[in-house]
Amino acid sequence: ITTLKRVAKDVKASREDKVPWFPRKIQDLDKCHHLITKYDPSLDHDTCHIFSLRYRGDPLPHIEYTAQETATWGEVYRKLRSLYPTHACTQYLDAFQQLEKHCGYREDNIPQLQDVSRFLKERTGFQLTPAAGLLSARDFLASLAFRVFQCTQYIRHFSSPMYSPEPDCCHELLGHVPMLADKKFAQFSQDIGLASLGSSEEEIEKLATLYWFTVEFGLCKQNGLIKAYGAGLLSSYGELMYALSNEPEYKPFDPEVTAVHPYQDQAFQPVYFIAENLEDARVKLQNYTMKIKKPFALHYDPFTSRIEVLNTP
Ligand code: NLE
Ligand code: FE2
Repeated sequence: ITTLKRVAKDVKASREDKVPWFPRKIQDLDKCHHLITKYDPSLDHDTCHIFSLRYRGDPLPHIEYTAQETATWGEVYRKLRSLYPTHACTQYLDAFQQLEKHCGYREDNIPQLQDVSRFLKERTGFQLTPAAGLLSARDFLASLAFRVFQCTQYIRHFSSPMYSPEPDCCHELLGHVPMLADKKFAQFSQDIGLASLGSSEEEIEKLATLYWFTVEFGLCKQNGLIKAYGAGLLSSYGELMYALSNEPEYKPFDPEVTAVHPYQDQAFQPVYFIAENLEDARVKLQNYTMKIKKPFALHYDPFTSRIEVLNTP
């Protein structure tokens, strides 16, 4: 039945228009929760629906973590925190300090999404929403267009605190959240999201790759040194050390090159892209996204959280 439905949907989509559906208002993100099922090869890159009882606007679920989960968090937190002063970019360090002051970032406490979301909303307008796992690139990127960040809430297994191939709350809270509190970085993230709306599968793949090598694994220059701003690095003690060890290969961030570079999602990256600075990365990304062909222009209205579609043929 599922296969039939999918075929019917594809036929309908190709008949109607070449432009894939995309959310136009923030409430439409309720339809952007397709999970990637990674481990069944026959279902690779396929998606399935999750029917979760959650409605946008409801308070974010409060999680009672077990003592063991909190201990895992504590170990990750303590070790990473010792690396940040030398390895993280200044934007990260500034925000991290604020999070420790206002949001319960401590070794013995896993911060709650609700508190963190409120904090981000005040700083950059970003808000968090819970996700059940790894989402399809199209859905994940679409939410960024509305400054909504989809977060997992479960925590990695205690046997491998220093690296996880999958996102978990250590990754979201220690990797993504501090960077999302930076205005320029927030704009960069939203720009990738906006570029993804109504884009072809091929273009989504490129944007997801750009996202991967920047938001997840990006490095940048700062006062003559190389620092990390990518969340996948800032949440992994093992990879953060490795990324700045001179062992991997480094390339300058150039969207045309970066967007088509193969990447690795089960182990450390063999190559990292270095941006001149975050502003330069934003400008370069913007030049890249302007070249994506679409039969319309999009504008985000922050007052209504709606996408306005201009010059529709
Ligand atoms: N490797 C990262 C970590 O250990 O936190 C997670 C990356 C998720 C894309
Ligand atoms: Fe991530």
